[in-house]
Amino acid sequence: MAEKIKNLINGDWVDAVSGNTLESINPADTYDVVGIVPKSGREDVNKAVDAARKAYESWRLVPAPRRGEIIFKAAELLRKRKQELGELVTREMGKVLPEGLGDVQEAIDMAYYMAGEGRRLSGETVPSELPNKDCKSIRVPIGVFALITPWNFPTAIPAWKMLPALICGNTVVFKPSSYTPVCSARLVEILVEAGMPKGVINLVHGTGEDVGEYLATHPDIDGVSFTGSTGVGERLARICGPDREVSCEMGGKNAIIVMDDGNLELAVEGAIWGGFGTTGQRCTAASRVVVHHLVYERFLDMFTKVALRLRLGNGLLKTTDVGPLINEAQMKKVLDYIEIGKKEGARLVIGGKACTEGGCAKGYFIEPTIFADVEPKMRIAQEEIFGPVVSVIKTNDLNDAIRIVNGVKYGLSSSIYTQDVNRSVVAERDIDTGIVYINASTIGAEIQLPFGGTKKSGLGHREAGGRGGALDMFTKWKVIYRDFSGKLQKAQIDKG
Ligand code: UN1
Repeated sequence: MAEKIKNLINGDWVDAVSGNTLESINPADTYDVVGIVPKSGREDVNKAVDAARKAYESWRLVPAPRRGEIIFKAAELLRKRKQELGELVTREMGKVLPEGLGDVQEAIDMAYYMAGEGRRLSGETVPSELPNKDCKSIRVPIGVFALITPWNFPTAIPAWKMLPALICGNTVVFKPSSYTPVCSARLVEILVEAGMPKGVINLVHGTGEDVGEYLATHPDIDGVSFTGSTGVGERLARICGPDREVSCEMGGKNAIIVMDDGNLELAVEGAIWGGFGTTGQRCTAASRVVVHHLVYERFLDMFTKVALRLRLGNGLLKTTDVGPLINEAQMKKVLDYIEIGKKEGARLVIGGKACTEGGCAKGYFIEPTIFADVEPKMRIAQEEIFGPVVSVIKTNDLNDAIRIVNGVKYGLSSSIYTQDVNRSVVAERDIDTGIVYINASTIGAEIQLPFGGTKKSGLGHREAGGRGGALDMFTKWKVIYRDFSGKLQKAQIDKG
């Protein structure tokens, strides 16, 4: 049954002014309409931004620990409803149920963490060079944020953005992907139920063209946080210009290095999980595996055998290992890349085709695909595919492997399998990515440390927790000097 979803503007659940709607479709079964959502336009955005602007004046003055209490309550509600929300993620986005539940868990983790930040949000107090004067730096909110999120983590990524934005005292206008609007609506409903005052969160559904771009460039928006493709992110940053904060989490072409001394069983598990988990639709997906020549054939043989056993299907079934692609356009893009790989002369070892039979007949499925003998400069080894396609590349030694890993325009995540501590330290030092894993796959970042990448993978601030994480995105620094001497004191001049 399709659910009727609305926008949230100034505390009211409303249709788009135009009355137009869009459908959200289950990618594993295109006959299943998950939701009917407003197809909003400029007028809806204007109203939402106005509401957020008004609410900002009071929300910024609510003590951060109080803001944290509301977020804590939302964490509890998310936790109670985890199963139902996880099933919805799987139905609307396609990832298998354990991953749908993981998506929700990531939002829960972020909610507890950011609720706690309400009692930390610390700055510095330092001594003044003058008597009877003190100095401190404090974090202050930025204002009204536009949050634009993708479909691949429909609960986690909105939570990564919304919760830190709110704990810092900003108000938001949230534009989720039009492919996963129901998951986003649920998250917002929970925040409202937890006690978010009206106007603090505004939700506007619609397409990137109708809503996203207009929202990001709206004159009353102070900051933009976007996750999606590098193309769209860079364009947004360009059109937003220098007058507002823009942070973008973008593409990846992440690699696993497998050294000759690595534990091959573990490396195969990591490559399967990183390459085919979430059907390869993670910005952290392992789409390249760079293997030492001494173990190349053995690794390839083991990797292929395990990949051949993966079962495609509806992610709600226990028998499914790999779910569908999100939509037809994404499916076509992945199939095009497979053709490009073949033309470039890479050796197609398994997969390479759409699956249209049995449990796959009604959805967007592609067989797990492995290319071997891939040259580092081939397009399939350079460009983000965002699907179940892994390129296996042969390497001579560690330095060559690191050169290959770094030889792409992206720099999000990487990994090395080795038992040699010296090699692992060199990899950790010389690989230019925002995240490096040792003896683990390229996916599965935890929320208590910054998330994001170098080069074309990120722009602006990193997300999530820890020093250098999302608090930097959602606050600016203010320095306060307080002179209680009752006379004019001159810094740098009065020497006492
Ligand atoms: C993404 O793919 O956009 O590290 C985010 C991971 C997840 C987040 C992925 N925790 O794979």
